[in-house]
Amino acid sequence: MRLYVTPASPWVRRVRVTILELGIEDRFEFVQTKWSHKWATRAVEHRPDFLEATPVVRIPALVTAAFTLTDSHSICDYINGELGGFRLLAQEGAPRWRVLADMSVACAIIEAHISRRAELLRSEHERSNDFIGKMRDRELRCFATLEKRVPQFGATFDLAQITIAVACGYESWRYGNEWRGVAPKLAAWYDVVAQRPSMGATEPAETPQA
Ligand SMILES: N[C@@H](CCC(=O)N[C@@H](CS)C(=O)NCC(=O)O)C(=O)O
Repeated sequence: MRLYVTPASPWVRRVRVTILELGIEDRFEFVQTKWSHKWATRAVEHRPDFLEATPVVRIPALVTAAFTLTDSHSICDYINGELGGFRLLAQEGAPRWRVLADMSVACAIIEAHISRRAELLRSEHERSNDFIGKMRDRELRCFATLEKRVPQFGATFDLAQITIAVACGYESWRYGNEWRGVAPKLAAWYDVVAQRPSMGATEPAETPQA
């Protein structure tokens, strides 16, 4: 299976951490993509196999012998169900919905991260500081909500915890540590899970430039 990646993307990172947590990295060929900083507002050049693989032209994209999955949600779902025996997200029932509830908040943070990043890559005269402020507020509000969930976190580093940890890591990397002030218990939890080999091996780095 071919997985299109970059080291900067939190969506890619949640997939890569999932793969490492399940110990199935030898099942994948990781294909590095390169991005011009113009991606935020323009169609940019890409390698032909990437364009052919996904009409969405976003990462992550997973190409299997049978089909292509074009977002991290379906990829994590596939990996967890088909290759992971539902170890990181239950197939059904209350435990599944609890994990999805926390994961949806973490995904909202990551969506805000990427929207904010795209806005910051615009030229100064195009950029909306109001929009950037709106994304920042959403991130901090969601971190405050996850703070209340920390006592209920289970022992398994499941798909929700993976996504939350990736959201914490990206926030610190791009936007600083203000979130730690609104979510101190979450920050303490993050400092522990950040030591996991899967997190260490996937620390964010700048996207290779096209
Ligand atoms: N909902 C998608 C979002 C994927 C996404 O936005 N990826 C970004 C990189 S972090 C991307 O490829 N952006 C390029 C573009 O929008 O042109 C997922 O879960 O995978």
